[in-house]
Amino acid sequence: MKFNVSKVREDFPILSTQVRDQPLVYLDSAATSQKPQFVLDVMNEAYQQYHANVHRGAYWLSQVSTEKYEGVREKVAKFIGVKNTKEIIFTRGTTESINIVCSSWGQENIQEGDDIVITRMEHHSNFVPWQQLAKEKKANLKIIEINQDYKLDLESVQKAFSGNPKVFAFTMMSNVLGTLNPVMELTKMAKDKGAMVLIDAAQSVSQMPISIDELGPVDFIAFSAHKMCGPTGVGVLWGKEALLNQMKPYQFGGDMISRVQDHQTSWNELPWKFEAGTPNFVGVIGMGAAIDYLQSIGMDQIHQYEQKLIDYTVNEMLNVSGLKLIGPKSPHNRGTAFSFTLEGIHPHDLATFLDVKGISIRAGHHCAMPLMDKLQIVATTRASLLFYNTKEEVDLLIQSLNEAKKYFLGGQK
Ligand code: C6P
Repeated sequence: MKFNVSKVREDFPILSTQVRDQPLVYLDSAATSQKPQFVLDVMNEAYQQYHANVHRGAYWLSQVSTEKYEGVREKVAKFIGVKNTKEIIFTRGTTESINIVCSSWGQENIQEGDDIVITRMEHHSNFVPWQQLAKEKKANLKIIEINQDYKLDLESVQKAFSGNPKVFAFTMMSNVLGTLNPVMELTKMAKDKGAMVLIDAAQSVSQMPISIDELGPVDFIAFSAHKMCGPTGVGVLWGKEALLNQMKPYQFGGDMISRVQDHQTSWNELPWKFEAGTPNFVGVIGMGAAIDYLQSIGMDQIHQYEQKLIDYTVNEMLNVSGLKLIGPKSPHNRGTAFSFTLEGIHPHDLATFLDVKGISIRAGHHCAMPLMDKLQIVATTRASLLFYNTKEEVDLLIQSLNEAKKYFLGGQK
């Protein structure tokens, strides 16, 4: 079926609402995506029709709930091209997924003098955990720098891998710059040096089909449901079974155990070894519904439509005088996050001005302070789109930016 954005928009109740007496123009999907009615209905059904704790009851309700919960593992596995459902760990989101690896794998495998390689464009969630591990273990945190096109600098990449890299943790798509990194090449370079490779797919998972095979020999992938039309508070850590088996549990409690005695406990098998306590099972079921929804449209269709939006937005933005795009100017190999500054106007003032027009947009450091420091800017304004956004909404943004210039700068521009 051909992609029809008007039809898609009808699936999202919030997109036809008003804010501040204006039709909502939601341009903050990099922070969190909106949810289709289908996902809301499935979650409602889970609460209304078969709500019971999973893995704990012999009764019918608990069995249905458990089946639905475990069924999502299959959906996630297919969604990212994995066969082994033991490798799919349900977490609270990208942040927790990365912390599990950093803590369980990192504590065992990182030693004094090892190199931990990350990039300048990492979100704090893939920066701070490694920084803290490096401090604790007296390891070296190596940061791959970016070049003038806001892409990873090749010389810096080579330098970072010239020593003794034990870990390479990097984002597939920058939430600030929109840059898409060449995952396959980078993974290969890191693997040639024997490093463990973790990919932060928080931003890319909703934008393109992801197949583990095509990413190269990666070891871990982390993502959140709420950025892919699913609920908040749930996400995924995919990891290779052999590595997950070697790792110690991240948290202790119910469900992650096999046998508990007074002074000794043995662990449950994968994936439950890493799922301590009552899981967010309704959230997981909602994530499954989000995957069904995205697949009903088709990830290829989503990607193609978004590419057209990207082409259009880059072009339009580059025509606004005084606007500096903080990200690749080429529409190729970039995603739908567009950070920018508008000369003479503070990003927070601009975001407030746009809000009055019904445009929801994020301003600030976007949880990437080391990147902001390097770029020597305190904040940017960021428009981030998803497949439910339209060219008309981009036009409205551009028109409002021109109005903001008149409002804040008067005759100066
Ligand atoms: N970025 C943004 O506005 P959580 O919060 O765990 O779902 O995801 C964290 C995270 C990790 N990596 C990247 C690349 C991200 O973009 C994010 C979340 C949002 O940019 C909220 S700060």
